[in-house]
Amino acid sequence: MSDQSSPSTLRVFTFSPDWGLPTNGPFALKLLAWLELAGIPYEQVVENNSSKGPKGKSPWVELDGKPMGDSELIVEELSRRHGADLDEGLTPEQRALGFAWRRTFEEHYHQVLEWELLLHSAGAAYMREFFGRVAPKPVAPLLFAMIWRQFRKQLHARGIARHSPEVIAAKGRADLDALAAFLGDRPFLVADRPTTADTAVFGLLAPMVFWPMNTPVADHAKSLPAIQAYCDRMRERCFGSKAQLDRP
Ligand SMILES: N[C@@H](CCC(=O)N[C@@H](CS)C(=O)NCC(=O)O)C(=O)O
Repeated sequence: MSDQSSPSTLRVFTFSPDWGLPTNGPFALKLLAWLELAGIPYEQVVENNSSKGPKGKSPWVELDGKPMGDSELIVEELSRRHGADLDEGLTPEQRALGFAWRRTFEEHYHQVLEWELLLHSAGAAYMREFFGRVAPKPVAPLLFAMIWRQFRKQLHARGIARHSPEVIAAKGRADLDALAAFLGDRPFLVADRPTTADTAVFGLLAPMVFWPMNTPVADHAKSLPAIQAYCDRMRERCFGSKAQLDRP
């Protein structure tokens, strides 16, 4: 992470660091990974209340004093402003492939991740403890109960929570098996260097690969050498020794 703070430094609002990662938020991890690879200085501000963001979601940034949400829109804007393009030189086919992987993990796998983190008993136990750590003691249990209810409703609306736990686990494992088969010996998704798609897929994968809770899809991710090696490689490439310092 850059520490060249100045009044004009980009401020990036993310959930707390955890699990040896600079943040436990998947889309925030994607954004931080992108910023590191693009070489854009930033100041990370930990804010665990996503409702403070302009879209009610984490992450968001402050650009020219104005808040901006959505990691995809932020990356597009910063890429334009800084002339930083991780996808330079990619063929249309490589771009299309990266796009399909990114959408798979952001739109489908994300549902599985949130389900395991909020609605699986091991994930929920972590979240209860997490709120106990980051929120004022008297309100922490209430806050956890409120977030839990909100996610249950949201995950039902998105579709995933309408399935049985077995079906949800099978759906998550299917995403991982497809990615592991595709990765094989590839160091990164579509090139011999990390591109935008890698920042997104890593952001969504790494929390489950590095969290210590035993949830079915996270356990499966940890059992796949190609997935584990890919996350280790991306973490090292983006955050280097800093990631090791943050390890719980
Ligand atoms: N499309 C958004 C997704 C962000 C997102 O879903 N953030 C989640 C955490 S990973 C969040 O803030 N959820 C809180 C909520 O929905 O209330 C992006 O790319 O930034």
